[in-house]
Amino acid sequence: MSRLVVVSNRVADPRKAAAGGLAVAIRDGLQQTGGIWFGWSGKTVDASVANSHNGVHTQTVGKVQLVTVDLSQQDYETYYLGYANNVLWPVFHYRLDVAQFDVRFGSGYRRVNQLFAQRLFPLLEPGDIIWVHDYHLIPLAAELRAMGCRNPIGFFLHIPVPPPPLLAAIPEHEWLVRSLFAYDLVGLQTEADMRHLFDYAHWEVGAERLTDGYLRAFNRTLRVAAFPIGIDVGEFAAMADAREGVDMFSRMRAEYSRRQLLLGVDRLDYSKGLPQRIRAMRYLLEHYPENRKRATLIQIAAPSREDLGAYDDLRRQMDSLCGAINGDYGELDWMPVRYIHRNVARRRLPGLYRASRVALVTPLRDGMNLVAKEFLAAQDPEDPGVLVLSRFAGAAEHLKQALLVNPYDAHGAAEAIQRALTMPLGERVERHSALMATIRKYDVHWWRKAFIEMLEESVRETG
Ligand code: ADQ
Repeated sequence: MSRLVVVSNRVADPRKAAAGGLAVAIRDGLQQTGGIWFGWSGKTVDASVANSHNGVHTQTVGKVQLVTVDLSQQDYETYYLGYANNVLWPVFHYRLDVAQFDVRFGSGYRRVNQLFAQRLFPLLEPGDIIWVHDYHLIPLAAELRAMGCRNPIGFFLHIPVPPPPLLAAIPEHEWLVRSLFAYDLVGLQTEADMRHLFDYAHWEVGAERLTDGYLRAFNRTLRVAAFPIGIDVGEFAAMADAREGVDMFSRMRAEYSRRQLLLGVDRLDYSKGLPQRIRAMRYLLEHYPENRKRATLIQIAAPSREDLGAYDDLRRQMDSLCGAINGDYGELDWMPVRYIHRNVARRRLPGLYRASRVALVTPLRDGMNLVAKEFLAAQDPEDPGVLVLSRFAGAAEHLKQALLVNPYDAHGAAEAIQRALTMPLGERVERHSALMATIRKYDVHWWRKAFIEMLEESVRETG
């Protein structure tokens, strides 16, 4: 079996309890074959130190080496804050209005991808399979190929691919897409993402569409396929049954015994539709007054990318919207929204999910959205809660039995929330069991195996 080399912006320590399902799935893959997980250490150091040749840190955990590099402050600002989070993240989430273009960002992005390639290349062995993750590292394979790397290299994009005119707004769009052709396989979250990439490649770079999923351009054949990422369903159900899960569940149920709990769990990010969610709650209270003194939304928003202005604006907006709804509708013994700007320990989440009657997963745009799947996995199958899901989350492509909503439409979203709050047990059970079958089938282990198998196969076929 080939050794696996995973490359991502950050390397999660898979021994830590806080590590999410993705980190665990990657660790499992690496443990089976042995290998390397390579990425940024999360630290910034003086440019002279960052550029010195021995700037890698290596830690061995079982059969896996965790290898990280430090970045200079300038690289952090241009590659990470600049290009990754001020260009690619907003544009790929259809938000040209918050994107900031600056040539220094593009050059920093290229420089760090080169640095990653330079540091990784000497560690590679001929039989290794390389799996690169996410938008921070699109040109990594092209940089490795330029150094003579002939190993199979696959890429998985965790965020959406926008429609061609949006993608074309990025000044370096052609270079970015050409870089993708250095991979043997590109994995995307959804069929819609695939269509966007195919249309772009056809119209902008004249790529020829061969048989299903194959594109030919720049003298290379690239395979593209959708691999909707999942969760470890068993792990979530087990966490809901473990002591901390049960404690959390009992506490919340006791506190909300005569009330209905709605829950949102997100990073505080403008793609997640948080202000729109509060507006939908407002609409609900206005038009369905029976929910006053009865329904409470707990919104947990983990701090994220606080060095960026757009995130600061969102924070202020949420403070003001939540303050206003509570001020206008709150009572001495009831508040419509409990807004918590903090991370919740991962092992406490399942109890919270289980105690909630409705989950509001209403991003304006999301690659997949794992919270939707975690909520389902943590439910009591005999008395499950209802998932209200944005049609613009990648997860909506296969979670058809959720109540799908348009998050921009406060009226429609409020109607769906009302339907969720009043849904009879039989319908809840039926929808939940259909959704569970889907998330069980397409879990995170399926995702990893399907991707690696197709990568191995694509290399054999195209030689
Ligand atoms: P994210 O945008 O981070 O991921 P998501 O898929 O929802 O979004 O994953 C978030 C993870 O963090 C979940 O496991 C969730 O439990 C946890 N989390 C979120 N908020 C939290 C909080 N306040 N406290 C504790 N834990 C919290 C990106 C893409 C997604 C894609 C994933 C995986 O944007 O579309 O689904 O990668 O590919």
